Amino acid sequence: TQYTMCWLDYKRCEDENYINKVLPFISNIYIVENNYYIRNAALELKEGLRSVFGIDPIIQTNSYPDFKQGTVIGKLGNDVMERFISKTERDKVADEGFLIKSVTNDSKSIIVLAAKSESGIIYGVFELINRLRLKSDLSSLNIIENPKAALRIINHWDNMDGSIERGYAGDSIFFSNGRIKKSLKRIKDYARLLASTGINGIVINNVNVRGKAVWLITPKFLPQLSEIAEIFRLYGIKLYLSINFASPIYIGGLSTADPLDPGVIRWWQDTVKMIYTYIPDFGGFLVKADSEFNPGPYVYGRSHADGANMLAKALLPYGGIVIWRAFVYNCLQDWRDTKTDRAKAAYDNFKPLDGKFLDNVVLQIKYGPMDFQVREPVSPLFGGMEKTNQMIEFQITQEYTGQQIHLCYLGTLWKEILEFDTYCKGEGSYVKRIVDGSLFGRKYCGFAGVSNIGNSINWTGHDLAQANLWTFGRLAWDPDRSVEDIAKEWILLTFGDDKKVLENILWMLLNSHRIYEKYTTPLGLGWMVNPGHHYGPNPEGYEYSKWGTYHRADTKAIGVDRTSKGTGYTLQYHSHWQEIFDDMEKCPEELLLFFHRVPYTHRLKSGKTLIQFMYDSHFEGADEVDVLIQKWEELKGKIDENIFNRVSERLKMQKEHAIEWRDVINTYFYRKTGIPDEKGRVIYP
Ligand code: BDP
Repeated sequence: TQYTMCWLDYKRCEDENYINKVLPFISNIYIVENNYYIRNAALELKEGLRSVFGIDPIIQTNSYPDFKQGTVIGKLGNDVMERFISKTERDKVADEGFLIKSVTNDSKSIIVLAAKSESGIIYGVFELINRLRLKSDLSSLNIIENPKAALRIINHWDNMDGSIERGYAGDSIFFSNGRIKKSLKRIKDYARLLASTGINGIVINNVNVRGKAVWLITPKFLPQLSEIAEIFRLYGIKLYLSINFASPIYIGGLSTADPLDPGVIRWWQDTVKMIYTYIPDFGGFLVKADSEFNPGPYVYGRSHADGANMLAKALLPYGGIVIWRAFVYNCLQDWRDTKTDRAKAAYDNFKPLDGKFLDNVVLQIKYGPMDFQVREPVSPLFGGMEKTNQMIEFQITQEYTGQQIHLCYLGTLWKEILEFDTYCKGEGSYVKRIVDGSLFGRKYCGFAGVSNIGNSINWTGHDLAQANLWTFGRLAWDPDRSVEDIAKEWILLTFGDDKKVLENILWMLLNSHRIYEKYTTPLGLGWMVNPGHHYGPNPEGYEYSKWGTYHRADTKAIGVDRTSKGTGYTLQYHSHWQEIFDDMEKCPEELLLFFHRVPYTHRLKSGKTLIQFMYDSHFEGADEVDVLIQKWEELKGKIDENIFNRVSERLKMQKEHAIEWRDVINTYFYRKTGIPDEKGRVIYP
């Protein structure tokens, strides 16, 4: 079966009035230079216009005076473009930005779409198509848009056997059976989807680089990778690869991967040089080192700065970068040792290296100190390393948030994280200003999102999980935008402009994370999932394991004391937050059990005891899934039947699994504490 194109499934515009108004502006397309990439952008526009308006504009490149009216596309600085664009306007457009405006010139109706670069043009084309689909008024069109962050990258955890680590939407679109797939069609459609959200980079292989994937950086695979890179290039997206730090041993046959060893240094220089002969604009390497059994510089007694800088030096002459992950911790911890605290690990490993990384190294930091739980505090590395390029890593794939069976829109969570004020440079030192590079004036900063797509017919398993991919791209482009706005736009582009559809789906999206949190692990608890696959409840699944993910519940209290008197984790924050997180009364309640060890009889702000809150939260959350179901059922007949049925199916599963969560967790607490539910609902002794 043919897959859907998500928010790019163009539907015919039926509004005659609007069509008549816009036709003059779009009936021709004029490109001021016949460049391969600009032509592709123009073709993209042409296809869009064909589907939405049923017209077939001709792409012209003849001399401008022959051009009647329509859309003019080109790079800033070109003579034709200069007729329409003032110097002030031109100066406002950044490298990847674009300008779109309408002008009436000699009674011609013209849209001008200009950018500094080919990627700006392709972003602009998608923006224009979307504006037209949303029936924007063209006569007053006047926009200049620039992405706020330099790096907006999708991370694939795709393995070469075709499986996807933590993937819930089918198999890889890039790999199968140890090979790179031959058909590039789906990859091209994926590039289109990503470009339409503003993404500019992609890592196509898993950060855990094992087996055949180690060899991706060799001539065995580079010819095919260069074809993939070309497709992404058409859409403004650079290809990056995850590498294994011990490649000099595995591929090069050296006896060491020590980053200070001259042979190792030379090996990487040669390898990088060769990669660039295949992919001249190769983005660089993503590295997971010394983490979860991946090799790294620690093996040789070297620092992560030694490791990252060695690679960075090799990449520098070609403009490449090293994206180094901060997800480094001891995954063989002893649960009996109550003094070590996994939450502290990233900061402990990296804070001492602030200022030691070269300029083309970026530290990629998970949004929280643990691992993509439904709720975590912001990682203290944001605002903790002023002299280091930083990217924030979000998990679009829903490993811990319902695995695309549960509806869990993540935009609301991400927005809260981005709006967190670290206070590192006084009030207003928001995470979003750190990761867009503006707070410390750094060049390479940005966003990384672990992909939620696979080869399933709707890309994301749950059709509504497409909103997470869309939102990631849009927030990375502009973290100042409201998620409500972003979600609305997604609904309109995906489902059309029916009022009820908009209202109901918007409610579902904006409330879904809160609901999921309520019936799974509220109050910053986390880690009550089944070990390994991480789906479904298991209150002590990780409690006595080595992974360092404890809630330490006993019969009296639960939660970890991470205050300055406990594990000392709060000391990693700016004093403003240290003081708040240290104080049980001031600590934001949704993070209470992350920072504090709290007796079940402790009264929360509402006056409820902690244990009663737990019971209530799980019942409320599971009940609210009914509201999600009801809101969806109300849309029957208004939504494509296949999509409607698929989502209905998943909501049904969500309900069953929410009940399981509710009952398993509540029973656990009842048995642990012996304190009955005031409302008499928790009945299994
Ligand atoms: C964890 C995943 C694991 C990843 C790891 C990572 O469970 O599969 O390899 O993160 O980010 O969330 O490296």
